[in-house]
Amino acid sequence: MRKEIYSLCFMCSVRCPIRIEVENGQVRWVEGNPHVAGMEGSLCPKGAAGIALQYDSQRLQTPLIREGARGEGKWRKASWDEALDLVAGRLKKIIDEFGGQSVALGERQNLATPVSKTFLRAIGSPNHFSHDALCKGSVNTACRSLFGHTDAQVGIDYKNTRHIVLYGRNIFEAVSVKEVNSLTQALENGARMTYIDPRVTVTATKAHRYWMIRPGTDLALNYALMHVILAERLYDAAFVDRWVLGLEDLQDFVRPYTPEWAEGETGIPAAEIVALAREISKDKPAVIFHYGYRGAHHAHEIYLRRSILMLNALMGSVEAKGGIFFKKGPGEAKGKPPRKLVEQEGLPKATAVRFDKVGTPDFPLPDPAHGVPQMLAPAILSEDPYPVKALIINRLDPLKSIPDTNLFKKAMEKLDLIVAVDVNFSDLAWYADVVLPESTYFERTDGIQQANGLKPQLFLRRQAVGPRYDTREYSMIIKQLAERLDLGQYFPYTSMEDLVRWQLEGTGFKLEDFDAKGFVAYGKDQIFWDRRDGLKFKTPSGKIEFRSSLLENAGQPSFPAYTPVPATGKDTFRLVVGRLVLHTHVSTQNNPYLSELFPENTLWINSRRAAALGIANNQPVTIASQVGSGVIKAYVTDLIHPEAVFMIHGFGHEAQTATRCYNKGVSDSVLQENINDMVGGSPALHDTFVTVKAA
Ligand SMILES: Nc1nc2c(c(=O)[nH]1)N[C@H]1C(S)=C(S)[C@@H](COP(=O)(O)OP(=O)(O)OC[C@H]3O[C@@H](n4cnc5c(=O)[nH]c(N)nc54)[C@H](O)[C@@H]3O)O[C@H]1N2
Ligand SMILES: Nc1nc2c(c(=O)[nH]1)N[C@H]1C(S)=C(S)[C@@H](COP(=O)(O)OP(=O)(O)OC[C@H]3O[C@@H](n4cnc5c(=O)[nH]c(N)nc54)[C@H](O)[C@@H]3O)O[C@H]1N2
Ligand code: SF4
Ligand SMILES: [Mo]
Repeated sequence: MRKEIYSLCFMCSVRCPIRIEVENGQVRWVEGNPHVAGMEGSLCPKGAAGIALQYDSQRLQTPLIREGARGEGKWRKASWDEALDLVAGRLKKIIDEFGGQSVALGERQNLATPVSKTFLRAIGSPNHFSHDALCKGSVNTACRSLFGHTDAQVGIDYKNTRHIVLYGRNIFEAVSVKEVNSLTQALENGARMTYIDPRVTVTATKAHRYWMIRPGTDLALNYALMHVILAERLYDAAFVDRWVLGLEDLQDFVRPYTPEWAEGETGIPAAEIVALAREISKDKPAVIFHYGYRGAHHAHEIYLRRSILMLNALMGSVEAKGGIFFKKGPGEAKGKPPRKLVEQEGLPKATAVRFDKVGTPDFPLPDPAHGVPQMLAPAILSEDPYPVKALIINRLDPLKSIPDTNLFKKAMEKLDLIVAVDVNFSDLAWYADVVLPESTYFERTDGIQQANGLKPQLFLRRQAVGPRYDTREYSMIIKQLAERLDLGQYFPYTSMEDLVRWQLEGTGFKLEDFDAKGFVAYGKDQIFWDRRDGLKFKTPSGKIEFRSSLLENAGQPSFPAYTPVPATGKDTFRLVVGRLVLHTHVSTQNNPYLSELFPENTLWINSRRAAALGIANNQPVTIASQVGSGVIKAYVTDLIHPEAVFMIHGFGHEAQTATRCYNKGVSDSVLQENINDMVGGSPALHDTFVTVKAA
């Protein structure tokens, strides 16, 4: 029997809409959902390798209970009842002794996140944290400081742009399928692309203008761009006069930051900086300065992200076709959003401060809806603000995704309970006490995805095939755990379809409405706010706050003076990391197809610097920082700035049962120090210096 199902990919968290073909209970084919603009059948290589995950015999198959020491790899298979009873019993004991706040739950933000948040509130813990700060915490804070909206509420109109500037936003390798397709279309229609990165990426090769910037100096470049734009009055005066607070302050501030000054700092010729400012202003407002995710992660990151967003405001490209826009929810289309578990009446709200102190005067600015995971190990070790004793982790691997793995391992020694929910044997699972296997995205229905945008829509991930092994859906696992703690009343569903029906109540949509195309829409037309009078900024002034009340009320400057980036020493390099198109962060290295295509990471090192150190291409080298070291093969190339070395993130796995990736390559997290942007909340992943020697 053949059937087709519309669903959502989960080989990475972009959640591309997909169409699945199933024959006799087996997944036969996956492609991009042809009904969704920008997808039209396409998938990225990781999405295409989803079938290999589904039929991988090395994925987690049953609940496991640890028998030996943590990390020793001795496990006992357990039934769900035994595993859940054990977790519930230990949680009860920990909560009785240390209080609900001693339990922390971390996950990559996903469609079951409301279930996690409900669970924590029910047990009285404020300690939910997501990956968000690790990914784009400072982008989030920068957006709130300027617009009063989070970055999640900001979108990019790639398709209609005339010129896009990317600061290490390696969009053709670190992909989202719709974004790639939309930008490709714009480029085919004549749009221009400027790419800035200390490393020549695939995106660099497709750009009209590429600058090999000195790492860490993008802020100097932006101050100089603003200097030219303001001095030559290249900005959108009507938009800026109406919507910007603090233009004069910016004007005074950037006066000393000339293109000639920036040339000395960034290595980009002054004349080229002037040329970009003049060229791009001709296409305003259909231009994009991409605020990015992961390029240029430094301790001052929030100010870089603010400067990028301010360049958009100067170009008037805010809420403009071909620029950046604000995502509209169902309410803007006169519809009702799905019901939210966390908004149930009677659900308690935890009163304790968070483990990371986000939301207190000690750490006021990061988004408390996400927290700051990099503060977990220090908080556990210092027991400040209180002891954290239990850690539940879903769809996240803190051992590979939080800088300084050795520090995290030390903190884990103080925990009484570690539970990992995953589909793979992650490193965290390898060090856990109890491992709970989730059904894959082919095998489960998830909660509704409310997709805000120019046209608000709802998407659904739907079960295509039954579970191959003894696995369950995370939302059911948590409900069953809650029931064992006598908190079942906050989980008003008996199956995933039941949960979806509960969420849809009152929206006017039914589960069956998703059958035809995999999504439902609240309206037909794109919703743009009126740029003359209808922009809805949630800042105190109702304007885009160059002079930011959010920052200044927290004692931080709106316009900090530029701190020059010190040159690296004769024997040191700045460690820079990133992605490639064939892997998702830390989760696909053991995938049968993808591990074959790209089994191991290498260290990009500049040819001249390598020659001086006597390092040849492909030769094993020892790379070491203050906190860790590893041996990795050198990739000697002219395609990287001499001050930087680069590696692909996500390698160096420790779980021995994941045999295809075990011990292959080096993990960047082992090398990176836990340095942070203490204003914005992101880790300064590119502020670690390393030495490199022939091994
Ligand atoms: N294939 C694939 N695609 C993905 C993901 C994935 O895991 N795999 N993950 C998704 C997620 S969660 C994210 S956050 C995005 C990330 O998307 P990106 O941020 O575009 O991806 P990265 O590969 O981290 O890119 C970092 C780039 O910044 C450059 N860089 C380093 N230092 C500097 C600097 O000082 N200045 C400038 N201008 N550039 C610098 C690095 O050389 C690198 O090329 O990708 C998304 N898409
Ligand atoms: N050192 C360093 N740290 C980083 C980064 C970096 O470049 N370097 N990048 C940062 C960025 S941008 C991000 S977004 C984060 C990402 O950090 P993570 O979320 O930790 O990385 P992922 O690889 O997306 O997935 C983590 C885990 O999810 C599991 N998983 C996959 N599918 C499922 C599922 O269906 N159910 C369950 N329960 N689990 C599943 C995978 O097997 C994997 O173990 O890392 C951040 N941290
Ligand atoms: S970008 Fe690729 S892996 Fe990520 S959801 Fe889309 S198809 Fe899947
Ligand atoms: Mo990310």
